[in-house]
Amino acid sequence: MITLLDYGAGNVRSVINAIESLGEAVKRVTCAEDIQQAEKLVFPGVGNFGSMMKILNEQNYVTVLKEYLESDRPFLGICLGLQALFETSEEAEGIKGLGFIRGTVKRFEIDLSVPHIGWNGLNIRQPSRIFNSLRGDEKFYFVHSYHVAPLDQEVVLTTTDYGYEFVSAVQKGNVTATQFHPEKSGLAGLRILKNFLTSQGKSVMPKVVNEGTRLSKRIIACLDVRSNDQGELVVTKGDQYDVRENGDVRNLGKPAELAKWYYEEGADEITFLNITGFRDFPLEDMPMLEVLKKTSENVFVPLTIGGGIRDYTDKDGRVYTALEVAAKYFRSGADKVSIGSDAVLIAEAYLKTGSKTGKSAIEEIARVYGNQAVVISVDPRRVYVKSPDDVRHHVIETKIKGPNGEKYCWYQCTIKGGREGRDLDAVTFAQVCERLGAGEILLNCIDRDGTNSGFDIELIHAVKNAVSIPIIASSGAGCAEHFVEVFTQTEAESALAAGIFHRREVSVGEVKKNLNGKVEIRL
Ligand code: 1PR
Repeated sequence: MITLLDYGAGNVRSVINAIESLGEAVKRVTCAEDIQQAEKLVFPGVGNFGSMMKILNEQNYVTVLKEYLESDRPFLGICLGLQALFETSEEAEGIKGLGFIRGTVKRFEIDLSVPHIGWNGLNIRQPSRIFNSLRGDEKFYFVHSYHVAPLDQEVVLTTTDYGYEFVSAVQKGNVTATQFHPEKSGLAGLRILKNFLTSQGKSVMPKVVNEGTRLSKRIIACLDVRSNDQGELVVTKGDQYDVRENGDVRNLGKPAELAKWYYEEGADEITFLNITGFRDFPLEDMPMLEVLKKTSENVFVPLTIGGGIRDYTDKDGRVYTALEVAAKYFRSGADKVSIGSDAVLIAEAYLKTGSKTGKSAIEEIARVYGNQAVVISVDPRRVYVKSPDDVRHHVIETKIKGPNGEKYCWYQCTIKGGREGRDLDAVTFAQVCERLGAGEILLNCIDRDGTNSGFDIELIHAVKNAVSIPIIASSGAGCAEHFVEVFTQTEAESALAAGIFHRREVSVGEVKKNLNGKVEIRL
């Protein structure tokens, strides 16, 4: 029996699913005694150091947790569950951690995008049981803006390179903790969990010793989901956002089945977009929650869900906040939520007043679940202009001339699945979202969507150069070579595609095979 410390933030379902998939039962901590009586404790943490410690204190878990750690019983900390072991964190000045390991938690001070999101390797510094059956060159999923800095080097189990070398796992007696998420790291991550659960086997050093590690570019499979006219939830795909063919909604398969297929093909992440979420109420749209629950039972890579993340008043006048909607998704297995239409309205309001309210969906969800949990999905469309002075938007000079020979364009944000254009450009929008706390931008392009003509490199350049958070390039992938193009010609951290995968024109595996040797990827 594994005891799981769930303090209410983030996606613990994935950890539970991963442990259960390995044949172990999980008991959630409901009171301090559960920690006292635990034989093996797993502590997955997500969100903010300060709010985590506040909850642990309020629930009287701190003393019993310290006693548990001192008793040297098996403990696995994940992400914030690692950071909690330290004395302090720059994320929450003045708030004490558990202090089991001397040292502090620091924010990344680098020129690269922060959060550090994606698959990176491990420089293994000492033997451990958790490395049994690993080669040593596997990649694991990270998502964090802060990293631990122990004072005693003996506790360092692994390091990872991102801008500089940071400590990515620690080991002290039977206490092991990782900055990466084993439950989101595919088969290699499951292996680590299994090694922890069985507690058998010797401490080993894997065969391959990395000489430095590199963050991989991510390949994301996207599933646009909606109900068809028969009321079934299907994966669909549009051509420039038009998902109907001969009057019917295109049906390209069942969401959970396709997600599993892409996971097994090697997708680094799966994104579900509930494309009619802007007009439906997602909490009534229970099938979407079911899809997530089912998917997270056998898909062990990060899951993002978008569509309808906004405040909502139901027909009885009950108000649901975007935070409540997001919370449902996190508890059903999502790691990140993606906000579309509402984010545009939030950005417009911010630009009008020039000040943050602290209450927008972006700010609220980022505060509770961390910036990395908030993806902004933007649906821009090109608008050509004769001169950069014609509009007050961010205009670029383009190699793809307009219908009347125009050499300039701007990218207009749209809402409601491209149905409504707004007086806001994608570059300004992305900057505002970053300022409000978004962790990543999913950069679609209506002009390219479903066209197989390649990513809009000019758009990706313009947005990427304007922000420091990671960008997911999306729309237009038509062949494996387009992924090479987007990763070699832009700084995008990941690339997303839908149509070519759904129509089986190119598999995720083929995309990665073609990238291998040209771009860092997870094979
Ligand atoms: O506005 O917060 O409710 O979110 C709705 C979400 O649904 C947004 O993320 C929006 O992008 C998405 N959406 C709305 N309508 C459509 C549609 O297609 N009619 N899908 C839609 C957008 C775009 C991509 C697509 C890529 C790759 N899908 O994510 O998967 O363009 O396609 P490709 O590789 O086939 O070219 P809210």
